[in-house]
Amino acid sequence: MLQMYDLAGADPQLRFSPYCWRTRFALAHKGLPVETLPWRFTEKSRLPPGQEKVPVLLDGPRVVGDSWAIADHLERTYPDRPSLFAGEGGQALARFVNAWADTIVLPAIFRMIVADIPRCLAPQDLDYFRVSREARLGMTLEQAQADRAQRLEVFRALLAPVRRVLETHDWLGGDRPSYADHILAGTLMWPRCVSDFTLLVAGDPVSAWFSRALDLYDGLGRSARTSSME
Ligand SMILES: N[C@@H](CCC(=O)N[C@@H](CS)C(=O)NCC(=O)O)C(=O)O
Repeated sequence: MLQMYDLAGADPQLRFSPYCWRTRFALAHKGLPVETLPWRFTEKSRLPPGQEKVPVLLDGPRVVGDSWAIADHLERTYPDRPSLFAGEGGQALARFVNAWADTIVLPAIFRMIVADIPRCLAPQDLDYFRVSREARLGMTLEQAQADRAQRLEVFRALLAPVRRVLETHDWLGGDRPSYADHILAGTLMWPRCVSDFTLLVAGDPVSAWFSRALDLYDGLGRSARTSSME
């Protein structure tokens, strides 16, 4: 069976990495069972040589790091299973969605939930997370998140292109989900798992789309452990 290193919190069942969720959805899309190996930020020495971040997929002798590279690997290695991209053009467009999620969506979410993350973390990760993220932000986690109510408006506005697509399609991939959907849904699993702060409101088509995504693959996303369940 395939295995993947998956970021976990103090509760080993709390899995909250936006990148690992992209891979979880991609594997489910392909119908490939996976054993997820809970991993903490400070356990870099447990990862295969050369890997420093998760997800990392172990597929027999192959070690693949980086969620995009994993999706590409799965598509090439398992061509007879449902396609993640529906062809080369679809893969190129999904690449755009991946870059948009990484450079625009993810940083916007980060500034609204970053101070909520420590209460989910394993004790050994607390110092590492605070020191590394505060160095990146140039301020405390709490300062970074202080104006999140204002940031929320900007965040909802930046999802406008998704709303535009959803006017005519159920999924970013068209009439069925594709990896483009998994990228955005995976990214939104992160705040869902670690924070009570509401990012999407009922009535927003993006909220309805995310709800559909949570139900995919026997409710893989919906049944995932969240910090509010503890
Ligand atoms: N581009 C990578 C990013 C992976 C990534 O940043 N993973 C985070 C967890 S969400 C990580 O492992 N961080 C380790 C650290 O911050 O030390 C991907 O798409 O997989």
